[in-house]
Amino acid sequence: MPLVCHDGGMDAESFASFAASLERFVAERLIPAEPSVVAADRIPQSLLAEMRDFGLFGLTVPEAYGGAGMNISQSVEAIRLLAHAMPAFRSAITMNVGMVGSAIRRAGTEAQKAEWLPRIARGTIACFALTEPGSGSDAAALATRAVRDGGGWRLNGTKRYITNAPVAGLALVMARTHPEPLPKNAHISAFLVPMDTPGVSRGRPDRKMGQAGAPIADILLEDVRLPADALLGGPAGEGAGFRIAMQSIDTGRLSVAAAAAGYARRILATAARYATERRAFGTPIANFQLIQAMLADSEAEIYAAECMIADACRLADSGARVTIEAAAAKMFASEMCGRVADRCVQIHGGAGYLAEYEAERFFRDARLYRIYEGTTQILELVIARAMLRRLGHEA
Ligand code: COS
Repeated sequence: MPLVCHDGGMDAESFASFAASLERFVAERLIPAEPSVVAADRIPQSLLAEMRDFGLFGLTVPEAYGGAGMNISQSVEAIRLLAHAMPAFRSAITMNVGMVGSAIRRAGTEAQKAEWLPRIARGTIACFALTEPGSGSDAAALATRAVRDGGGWRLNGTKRYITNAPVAGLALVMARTHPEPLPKNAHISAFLVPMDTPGVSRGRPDRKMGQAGAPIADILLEDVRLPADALLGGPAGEGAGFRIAMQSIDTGRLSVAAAAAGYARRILATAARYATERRAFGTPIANFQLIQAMLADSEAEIYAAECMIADACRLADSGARVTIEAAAAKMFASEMCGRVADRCVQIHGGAGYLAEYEAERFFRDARLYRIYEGTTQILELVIARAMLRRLGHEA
């Protein structure tokens, strides 16, 4: 089963023109819509339709299946530009472009690609159902079971904190296909589950600290009957689900890193603008060196994150495994975005604590980047274990 894809991507000129129009779309259509998305805690259907018409859901879907055919560097750069707007917009497309789309492209059978890639490119929202009430960081401890049922499969279990669950049309569900508990990651398989399959239901959307308009909920699977061809990768996919999930998460971590880096640029621009407008002691506060230090540190750190992301993407496009680089980029960019958001509040002073300024929303939104798709602590573990393994030490 091919688990690595070497993609050339779009030609450079087409990508440059796409990126320029995306920047305009973000500035003219998405950022102005933010207050209404916050108020309703959802992206209006009309705006989702505009995003779909813009081609955002199919960035990485090959052209033959109706997408833009971007490689990883290009799609992650598009995510970074999109992420100048509030996180909800990236959230809506991210599973199609990243984790679920890449799992289907890498591991799907030809029939699965032909069925699902055109649909996700057209805007059928996907979600990635790995985490459960009893397994998050320890992803391989999942308890959802898939048992053979006639010629197909029957699934039972609960998935938790699933981004897009309330609005998704497709879930990639990781389930245990063998009763043996050990080795715990060997018997996990990935299933393509249409969300309208009988037995699939969604929990009530969770209320959250930030990231308004990016819905999260449980997915409940009760005697969900699936045909044999719902197993990602066909018969060869049985037991390959953990590796597929981990490879997808590598892609997902690059996307979160880009989201954090893109949002940090927006946050820094807002802080810098405020510093030039707000006066104290008879002069704009931008003239104070302690304010300048916060701006300069933020600029340097954002640039560092952008370089890490670009380098990791270049490596990924060469076909290399980027588990370490993606973990490092995600860890650095998400922590950095938190620091930049904190400085933005600080530069705003008392105004930074008020809901009428964007600074407090940025602060709440940025907090999630350090948690999802691998907490900072799990990423440290991933990086350290790889380092120690090189020394022959299994931690
Ligand atoms: N790419 C390819 N293969 C990978 C891989 C990756 N990124 N990560 C792990 N694997 C493979 C390993 O090579 C190993 O294969 P072998 O048994 O053939 O050697 C197998 O998968 C098991 O890997 P490992 O021993 O590292 O698994 P662990 O159970 O110890 O778990 C962590 C590893 C903790 C790193 C993993 O569970 C994890 O990333 N957890 C966080 C999950 C997460 O990010 N959740 C967020 C929600 S999903 S959006």
